[in-house]
Amino acid sequence: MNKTLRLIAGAIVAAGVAAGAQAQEWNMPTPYSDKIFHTQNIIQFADDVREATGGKLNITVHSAGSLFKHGDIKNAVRSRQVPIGEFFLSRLANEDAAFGLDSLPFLATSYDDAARLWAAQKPVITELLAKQNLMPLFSVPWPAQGLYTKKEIKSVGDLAGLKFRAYNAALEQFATLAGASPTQVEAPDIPQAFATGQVEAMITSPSTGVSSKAWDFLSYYTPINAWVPKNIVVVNKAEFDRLDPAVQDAVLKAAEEAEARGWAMSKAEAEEKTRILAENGITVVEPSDELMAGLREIGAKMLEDTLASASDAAKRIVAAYQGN
Ligand code: PCA
Repeated sequence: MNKTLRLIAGAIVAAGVAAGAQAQEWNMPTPYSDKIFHTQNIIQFADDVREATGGKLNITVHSAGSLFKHGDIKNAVRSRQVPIGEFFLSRLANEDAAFGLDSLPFLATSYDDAARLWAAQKPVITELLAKQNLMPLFSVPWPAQGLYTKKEIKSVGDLAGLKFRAYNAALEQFATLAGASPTQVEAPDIPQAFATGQVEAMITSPSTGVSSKAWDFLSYYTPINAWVPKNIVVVNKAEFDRLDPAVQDAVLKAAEEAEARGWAMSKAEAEEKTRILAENGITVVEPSDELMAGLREIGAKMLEDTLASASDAAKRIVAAYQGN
């Protein structure tokens, strides 16, 4: 090798080392399993970032609560144990009611409603999270939440005494007001909780019904479409600020695409997964007027209770969403 070639080769190696030194490895925990469309969406987000940055930012998704438990993910990002993570937005309702509005029964029940609610929530949530040095990247809804039971449910009275699986405080309250006995169970633990008789009914999406093979332990699905709750992906602001500006831009662009793609995936799932429930032997029954009236009454009470103690910011979101 002549001198010029050696110099060029050396420069290439040096550039490689420099690029290697700059390459960031980010671990990204999520509570949900690989099969869930949210997880497939964030894996695609990670792939997009890796490709757009030429490998300068390599995000590894850790699914099903394997790296941090659901309840610890937000604080893990806040304390920089991980730079980025995904969780169920309304789990933060104890910090401010603004975080929990998408899980209030019958406040927002369609994707259009959910989009309007998110538009009203987003600026407030962005500000609240900024105080914790967190920045939202994108938020994607689950399909509307329906009722899974062993027997047909014709009125709220039929829920009395049922051991009910819950995933946040609002659902716990909803179940309690319906006369059921709620227990918190993370999504990946649903089959085990039913198998051991810890729970015997639940409210969740067709997506989670299918991923947990609801037909193994339940017989009826009643699409009450009671709320459209969201996951959120947040990044630690200090970790984000450390990235090259070009890498930051790539993350923001991939996030915007992930939000649009995630909403589309969610909409496509709602029907498809309901069909899979039916194909596997679950009876899908339209809710009776009596059941809906009873559940709506509980929802109205929960909204009233929430607003009575909510922050002004949360109240403003509801007012803006309801158009007054
Ligand atoms: N699935 C998740 C959250 C909402 C949903 O549809 C769960 O059941 O935990």
